[in-house]
Amino acid sequence: MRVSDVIVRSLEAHGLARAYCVPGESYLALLDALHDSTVKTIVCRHESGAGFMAVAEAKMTGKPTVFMVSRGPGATNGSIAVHVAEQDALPVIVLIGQVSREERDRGAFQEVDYGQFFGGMTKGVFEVFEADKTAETMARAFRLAVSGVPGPVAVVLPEDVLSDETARLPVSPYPMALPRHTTEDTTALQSLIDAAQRPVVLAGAWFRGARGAQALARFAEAQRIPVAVTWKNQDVFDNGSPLYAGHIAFGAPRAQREILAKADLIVAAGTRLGDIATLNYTFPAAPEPLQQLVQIYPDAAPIGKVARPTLGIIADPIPLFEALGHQPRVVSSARESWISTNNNFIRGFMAFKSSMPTDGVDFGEVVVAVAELAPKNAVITTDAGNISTWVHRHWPMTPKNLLLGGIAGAMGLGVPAGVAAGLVDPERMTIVFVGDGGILMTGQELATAMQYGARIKIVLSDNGSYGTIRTHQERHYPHRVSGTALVNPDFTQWARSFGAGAVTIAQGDDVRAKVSEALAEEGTTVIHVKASQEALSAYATLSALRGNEAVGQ
Ligand SMILES: Cc1ncc(C[n+]2csc(CCOP(=O)(O)OP(=O)(O)O)c2C)c(N)n1
Repeated sequence: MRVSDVIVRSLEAHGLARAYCVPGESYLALLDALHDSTVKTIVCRHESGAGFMAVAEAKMTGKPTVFMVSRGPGATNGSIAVHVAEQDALPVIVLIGQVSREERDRGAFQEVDYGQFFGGMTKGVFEVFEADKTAETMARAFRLAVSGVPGPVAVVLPEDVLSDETARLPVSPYPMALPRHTTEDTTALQSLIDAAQRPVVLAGAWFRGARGAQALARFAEAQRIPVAVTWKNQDVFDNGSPLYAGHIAFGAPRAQREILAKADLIVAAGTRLGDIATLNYTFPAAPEPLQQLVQIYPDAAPIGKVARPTLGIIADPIPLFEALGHQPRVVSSARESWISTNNNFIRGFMAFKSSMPTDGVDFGEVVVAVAELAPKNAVITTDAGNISTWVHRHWPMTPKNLLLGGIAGAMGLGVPAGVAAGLVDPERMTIVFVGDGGILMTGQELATAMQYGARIKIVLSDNGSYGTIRTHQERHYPHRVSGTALVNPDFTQWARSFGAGAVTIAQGDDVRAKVSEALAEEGTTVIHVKASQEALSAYATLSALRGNEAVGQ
């Protein structure tokens, strides 16, 4: 077998349905091996798009995914997705073409030392120098990507090695070993919860998926404990539940921070407790929390990495929550009123009130209409930018939804993530929220959606601005617009030129009717919203920022 065949058989053995790529002459033998494979090759228009699709599929399925890039420019173009996979703890494997072994280290055409380039943002960079090591290397790459804190792995493939022959056949996937909690862990956690008056669960991405979400819900119900969800993991808990304590996001309002600060116990489960999840290391405070902290994660590395826990549990939190979800507690009235204090605030906060702009459509109005009219199991993808502030604030998600946003805040994720979602689960409606900045970074993957028949809805905020940066700019340098204004193409025509449908929403239009029309269309549709700059985000209007008023806090 050729090395390239061993690689493709390894992908098949690991159950891979598709591999995203931009082709390169550096890995022609691999493309040839894919020709007869059950792994479908999805050809993209930019390596960042291919990488973001792999990121989104990994988030959807919880399984390793693959994207393939050519050497040098291909790899550097795709690096944004490797960074995103690292920040989001997603098992994404990038297969990279490389110059031939003979040319290595001579500074050859498009040569990059990937160990150095990707060293700081992957869990490992492997290079296949010997044909006989291919199968073992692939198995190791898959295992490493999913073990401990999941993350990206690079496998570098010198051009000439791909055609070498080997008799060593692909290795079957290694079984996943996850640490389980002990009885001592359960007892210690239960007694801390029982002793607490104002406990709160901080639930992370680990709970994504039916079993995780159910374990979290049952645990919260049985223990009578409110649940806050970490940044971009709003879909792991029912936002309509009386136990919901909110999404910990950028721009979390002061009132929410003040309420949460009163907690006397934080049960941080399935989260690495990064800066956004901890309101910039204040909840819990680092390195010494102001309240008791339990941190539960199936890998030792994140436990106590920044803040000192009272109790650290190296275990899969799902079986632990299942165990404690079978033991209903009767709690004090103080605990019940703590639950309502959190929930009352969040309910008020999630209600939408338009800022009634006169310079375009309030994008929040569109988000609210989409949230009301979309199927209850819609997949939602968010690009970076102010657009997502309305989605997080006003879309009451449940675990029936699936939210594909990126912790890393990389612009360009939204459309490719939507394309991947449309391919992975064509029965569900996928809705992409993206700004006019983000859409011209990777929006050309609309061509990929059309090529492979992924049907998605793209809700575009065309506000003529890199709005998020404008928000910061107006706060610090009011009235001095510099480097943030955009002159845009006609996005309605742009969408149609791909063969997609387009619905334009301009000021004065019936937003609900237009959204309903767009969602009812069979195929891929761009909802082109001529959005207001005055209604700059779900937290701030332009005039409030310029007037230096307290903004949305
Ligand atoms: C790849 C990348 N480049 C730059 C940034 C910095 N950045 C964050 S949000 C943003 C503006 C986004 O503008 P737009 O897509 O129009 O959305 P809006 O904020 O207007 O809703 C920029 C430039 C980033 N996060 N990612």
